[in-house]
Amino acid sequence: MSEQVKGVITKGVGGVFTVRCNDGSIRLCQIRGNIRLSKLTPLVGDIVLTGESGDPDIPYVLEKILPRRNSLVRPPLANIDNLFLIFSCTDPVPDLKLLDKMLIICGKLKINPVVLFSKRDKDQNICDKYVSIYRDAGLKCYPISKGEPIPSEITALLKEGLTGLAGPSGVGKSTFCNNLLGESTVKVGDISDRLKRGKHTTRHAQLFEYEGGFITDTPGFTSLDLFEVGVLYTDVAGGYPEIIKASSECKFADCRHVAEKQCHVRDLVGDKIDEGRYDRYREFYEYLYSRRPNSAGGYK
Ligand SMILES: Nc1nc2c(ncn2[C@@H]2O[C@H](COP(=O)(O)OP(=O)(O)O)[C@@H](O)[C@H]2O)c(=O)[nH]1
Ligand SMILES: [Mg+2]
Ligand SMILES: [Zn+2]
Repeated sequence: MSEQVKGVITKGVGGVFTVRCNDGSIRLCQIRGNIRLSKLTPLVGDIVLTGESGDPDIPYVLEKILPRRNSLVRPPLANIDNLFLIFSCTDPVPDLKLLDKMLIICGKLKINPVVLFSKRDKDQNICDKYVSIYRDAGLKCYPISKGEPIPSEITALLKEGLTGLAGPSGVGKSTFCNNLLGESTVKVGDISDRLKRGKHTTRHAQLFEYEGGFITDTPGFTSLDLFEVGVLYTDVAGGYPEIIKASSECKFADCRHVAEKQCHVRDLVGDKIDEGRYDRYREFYEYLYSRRPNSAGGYK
């Protein structure tokens, strides 16, 4: 047997996985039986060991998937450091419930979230309004526009680790990737392919190298159920830094900020805390509390 080589999955289409190996080579891999049996689906971002398959068409196999630091179903990625949550300020209007759900998931999985409101060129006022809501909440948030340089605060984050893009279709995720990567070898092929076919919809996550880090373009998604992805009511505040900050001054240490008296969070709603953000917090909290595990007992 040949030596196993370690690498990262950059792409997976139809059971064939592209792995960029630590020795600089690119290996096309098929899945090995034992991975299939373990019911683990390899994801873009997975660190894997590869070996030779003996099959000239797909010459390598995934021998092993190394333990993941984290993973997401939507978008399908593993070992994520930063997640750029891209929502257009208009066309389509941003689904702030979906955005806040993604922020809760980032909090739970210890992923660094960055909110990007795209298409500022189409409506500067509305774009700046959304940006200020999320900045005031204590989150990293920037406006972006096609054709405009990407702010250096954003590119700086990309230079280390793995950054995923998440958001609905049509908000400009692929456009952002192209802006960033420019005319790199991989991208040129993708662009001409896209011109040939007209409208290009991203169907698979794909990872690109960027100045020492990795960025992944991903397919869009529009629905996500917090309960189904394993989020608990105790995780909800993790998406709301402004609520966590204000909660230190609530009368009760176990305040849920839902109906309690002398709740500092509720006192600030409509003033320092955005009403829409608070309403979504409360809706998610109540939804997940009603589905809490039996063992959870009282409020946390
Ligand atoms: N006006 C404007 N259009 C944009 C911007 N970003 C993307 N678009 C357009 O929105 C459409 C969808 O973009 P795309 O990158 O494919 O979105 P994705 O589905 O999120 O990958 C394309 O027609 C883009 O040209 C932007 O900042 N401003
Ligand atoms: Mg796309
Ligand atoms: Zn409270």
